Amino acid sequence: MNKSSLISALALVLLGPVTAARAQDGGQVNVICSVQAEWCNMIQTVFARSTGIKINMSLKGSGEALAQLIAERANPKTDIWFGGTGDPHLQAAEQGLSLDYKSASLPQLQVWAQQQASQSGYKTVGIYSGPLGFGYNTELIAKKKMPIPKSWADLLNPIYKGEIQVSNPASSGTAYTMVATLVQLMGEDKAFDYMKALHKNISQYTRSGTGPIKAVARGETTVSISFVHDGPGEAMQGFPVATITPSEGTGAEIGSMSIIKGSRNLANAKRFYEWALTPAAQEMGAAAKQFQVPSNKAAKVDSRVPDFKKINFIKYDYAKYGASSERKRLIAKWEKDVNSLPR
Ligand code: S7P
Repeated sequence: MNKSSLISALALVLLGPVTAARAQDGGQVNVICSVQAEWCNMIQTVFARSTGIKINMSLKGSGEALAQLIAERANPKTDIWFGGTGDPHLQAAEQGLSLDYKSASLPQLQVWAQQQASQSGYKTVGIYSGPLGFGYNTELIAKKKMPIPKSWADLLNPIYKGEIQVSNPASSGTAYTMVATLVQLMGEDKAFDYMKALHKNISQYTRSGTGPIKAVARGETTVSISFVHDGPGEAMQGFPVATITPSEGTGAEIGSMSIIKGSRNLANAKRFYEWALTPAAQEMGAAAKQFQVPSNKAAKVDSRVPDFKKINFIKYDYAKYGASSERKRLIAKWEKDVNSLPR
């Protein structure tokens, strides 16, 4: 069965044959989707079949999605931004790019998802969460006789020179989560000293946040700094990849969703927003092999979702690190003090 027949078959299972057969007659909605392609494709198919509303979908990482929304501010072409790390959604809210909307489903969401909504003035909402950590290629690490990195400190071991990939915080929300996590964990000066030392071991700063774990899975690099919920999906495809979270502590993203101010299809955007907060829609993440924790408390949590109780989390200050001025300042400092250094 090819991918689109598989998605259609899943749609039939999730919605039943009568709903799934409905014609696409309810207009359209333009969505920027910042989770991985399989989940975006499933949403596109299932939402259209259950509502008759066609989704025009564009796939973009969180950093790139924010850049597009800023660029089209005067003439918005997007109705909904679905998924992606929470910090850029907060920046979009602060910059007046997203619309305040208070869903009746808010009380059904986890506290962290409701907080994301309230601190943005209800201009965004949490739809999932997931921890930052490391991915590693189990075969390469054994073949190269390298230890499994268990801490941030371990990543500085010269044995990993040229063996680590992470994305670039200027384009990637994942990497910005790393910068903000390290600053909160170590204090700003020590965090920048740490990133300068880490720089020597980095082979490449990728554009997209999911690039490094895909490179690990395919044996193109040994270690990545990644969201650990992206590991099981690679392993399910048969790649030798495992994940771990650092012992000193780590941060988590609050993957978010926002309605865009000036949306030309506002009624459909609201319909999509409400649908995306339902347990059934949120369970599609795991069905598409993506293992974040869903924000709706009634959504089933797949056994492959990282167990938050076993992870040492820092108390991530989403309001401070989601502020535009702080993001701009930290990224500029990273460019100047870290990325400009020779390796
Ligand atoms: O599972 C996909 C995921 O890791 O990617 C999202 C995000 O778009 C990454 O964007 P960047 O390329 O900007 O880092 C995460 O929200 C999500 O968990």
